[in-house]
Amino acid sequence: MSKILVTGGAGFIGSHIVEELLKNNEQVVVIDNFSMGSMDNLPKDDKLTVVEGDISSKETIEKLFQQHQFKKIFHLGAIASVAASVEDPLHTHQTNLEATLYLLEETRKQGGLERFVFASSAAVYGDEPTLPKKETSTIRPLTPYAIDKFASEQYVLAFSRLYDIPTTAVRFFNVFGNRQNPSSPYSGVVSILTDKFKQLVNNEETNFTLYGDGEQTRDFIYVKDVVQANLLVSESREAIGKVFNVGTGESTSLNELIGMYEEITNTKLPIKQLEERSGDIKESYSDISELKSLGFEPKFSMGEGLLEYWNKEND
Ligand code: UD2
Repeated sequence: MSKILVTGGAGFIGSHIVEELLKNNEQVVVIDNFSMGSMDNLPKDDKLTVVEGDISSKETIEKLFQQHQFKKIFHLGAIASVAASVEDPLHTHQTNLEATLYLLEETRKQGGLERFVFASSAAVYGDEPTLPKKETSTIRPLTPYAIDKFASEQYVLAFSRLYDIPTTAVRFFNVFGNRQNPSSPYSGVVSILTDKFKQLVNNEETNFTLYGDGEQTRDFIYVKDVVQANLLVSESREAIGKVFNVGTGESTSLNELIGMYEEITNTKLPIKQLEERSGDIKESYSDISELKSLGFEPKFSMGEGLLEYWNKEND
């Protein structure tokens, strides 16, 4: 029986994809080294096999393909922290680029794959100021993380051209939702805010460090819409050999975001304002007309996503 592989499947976005695949009655194999992911992110399910292993090991990937036959692969396993990639570019490269090649090579040997979906990032656009970001916009990858994401997506697309393997790359904008780890100052800002608001409603003293004036904007997309986008591209023939932005096409400022959260929680968040963070971009949002042409429509507005996230966190 043919299975679906999700690398990094115990992580934030991966585990949401796994959940949806299981609901659709698929047989799913997860490989994760649990550096960021957790068993707690995954449901107990007979249709799910979890392999603890490192995708940066060629032998591990070879063994995985000896043991299973895959019809689809969602490749999300990566060192997800840009800051970590700056600290240790070589180690990041082994996980964020070499592992992609190991997977592609095994896919080529195996044959018969229906789709390989690679999770890239809006980080590939860097600080190039043109807005909104289109897939054809100038690329300016500024960190080892962004360089490896861009190189990986190019390999993925080349495997479609050169070897006729049906691949697609997706560039995620600012994804938020439950299971995103808030523990580092470089964690996604929505997860950090959620943590702060939890402390507030528990009457704990807290404050939020705001870098800059709060007028910076991002294209925040709720994780369920990201899952929807991944499944859609994996099923669409027109998506083969292409790259797609995954965002909402809307921009929200940090001040607006904080305002929405204050309304949801009926609290007031104390702010400690610092200088703008070095390397920060002021504005970012996506053009998603390519994704929409496949039939995508985000189901959650920022406010709706935030409310569901908050309710799930407080279940
Ligand atoms: C994301 C990446 C970043 C880099 C960038 C490229 C994440 C978490 N960050 O940064 O590494 O790839 O995209 O475009 O994936 N902020 C605060 N206080 C906090 C945390 C954040 O004010 O405690 C600000 C931050 O300075 C920024 C905004 O919130 O202006 C959004 O921060 P973010 O790290 O969630 O996302 P981004 O797009 O800046």
